[in-house]
Amino acid sequence: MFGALTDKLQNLFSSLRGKKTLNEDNIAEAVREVRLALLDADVNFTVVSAFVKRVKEKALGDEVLKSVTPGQQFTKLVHDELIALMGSVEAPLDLNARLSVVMLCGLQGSGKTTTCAKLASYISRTMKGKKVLLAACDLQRPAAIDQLKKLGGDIGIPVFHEAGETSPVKMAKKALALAEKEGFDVLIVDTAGRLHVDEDLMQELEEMKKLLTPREVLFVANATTGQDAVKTAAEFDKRVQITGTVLTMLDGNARAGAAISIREVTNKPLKFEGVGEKVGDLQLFNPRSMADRILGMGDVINLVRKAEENYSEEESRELEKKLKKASFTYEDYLKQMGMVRKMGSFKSLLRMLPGFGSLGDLDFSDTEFNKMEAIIFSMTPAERQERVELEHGRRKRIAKGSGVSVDDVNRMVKGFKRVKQLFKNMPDMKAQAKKMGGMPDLNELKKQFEGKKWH
Ligand SMILES: Nc1nc2c(ncn2[C@@H]2O[C@H](COP(=O)(O)OP(=O)(O)OP(=O)(O)O)[C@@H](O)[C@H]2O)c(=O)[nH]1
Ligand SMILES: [Mg+2]
Repeated sequence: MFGALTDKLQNLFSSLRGKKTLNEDNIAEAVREVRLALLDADVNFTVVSAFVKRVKEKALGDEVLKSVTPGQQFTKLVHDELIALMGSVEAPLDLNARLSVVMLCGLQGSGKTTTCAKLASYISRTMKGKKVLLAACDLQRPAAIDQLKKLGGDIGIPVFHEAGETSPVKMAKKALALAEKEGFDVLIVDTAGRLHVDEDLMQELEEMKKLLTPREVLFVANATTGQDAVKTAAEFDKRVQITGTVLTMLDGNARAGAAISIREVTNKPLKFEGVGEKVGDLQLFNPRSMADRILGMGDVINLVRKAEENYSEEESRELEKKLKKASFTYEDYLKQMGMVRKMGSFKSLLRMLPGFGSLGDLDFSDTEFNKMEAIIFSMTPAERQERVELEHGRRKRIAKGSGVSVDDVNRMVKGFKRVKQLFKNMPDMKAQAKKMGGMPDLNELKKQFEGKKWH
């Protein structure tokens, strides 16, 4: 996700792990490299300075220097400090009012409207029984209302708007009245964006806030804009006192700058992260999981959580077993891909796996999946279980049987092999990450969800 930063830190850590002892000199050098890597990733300068100062002080403390594995201790220290910087714990939504209003704000195109729908879906998925109403209060762009109506329609959440109403504040007022009258539990309000922070926008938001007395004012930040997002967050906070941030576009070319510095600069928690365009592509922001991803340790926390949200317990255990055993056939592949598709876009899932990088270019669209299915159905049981070599003659027969080209078959076989290899490597990567003081195994992780310590 954060390619360059992750590579730099991983290189640094692996060179440190080779060292038997650490001393003031090589710690100073390592800290310098961490500093440069963070600045390159567009992390706020003040945040970086404070961060490296803390890391240095702690690294020079007894615990690291006298440790038998100083290199690993240093890695763990950076990992721990990153987690602390991003808030340590998850910050769930405060929906404790009888009618809780959640107002979203942010610059143009940052993902507000999409996030409104994602939040509505998240709330109805995870807090069963809560009645959610969406309110279309972006009247800047005529298409904004239709966009929200479409998104709401797809997930079965009603969207309030009144044709002819031209004042966003009045629209909000009407939405609130309706939500109260109809006994809704949550009202999510979409607002207009601007290219830059401007006075009109801020006044409008202030008025809306006064009227709605929201439980949550969420600033929606596009993570690809790095430090700009941080600056804007601070400006919005000054005017409308945000209660937290939602980082979006973390599936694209996101820079780590916003994720790492926004909480520290605004002193408001990171609440959610958007990892794709689909309504299901939103997850609670988990500082530990983000630190794992920054350091290239995969994201088992969200993988397990997604599995738990979408699978039955039995299916989830099955997935866990498969991930651990890493032994699967073409039949498993098909089943796995089918199950995984239920959890949202496959690409965003792949990003959660340690070492996913090499798989980024695989195509898991519906068309590709249907092809894959047809191909695998045309294989003999022996072929599906890899008991025979898939030589050219067989591939030709399979292609004919499934109505695809030999190239399609080759691509599917290649994809299968790569995914299989990835799963096979997982246990090793986990062991390695664990040695670094990082990632727990799946069972330990579950314990953490149950409130037990696993570090
Ligand atoms: N890849 C990806 N795309 C996203 C994400 N969130 C939103 N988008 C896309 O980004 C574009 C802009 O999102 P909107 O939700 O319309 O943004 P907005 O802040 O409401 O924009 P304005 O109303 O114009 O200010 C849309 O094409 C979304 O599908 C995300 O987390 N990842
Ligand atoms: Mg919008």
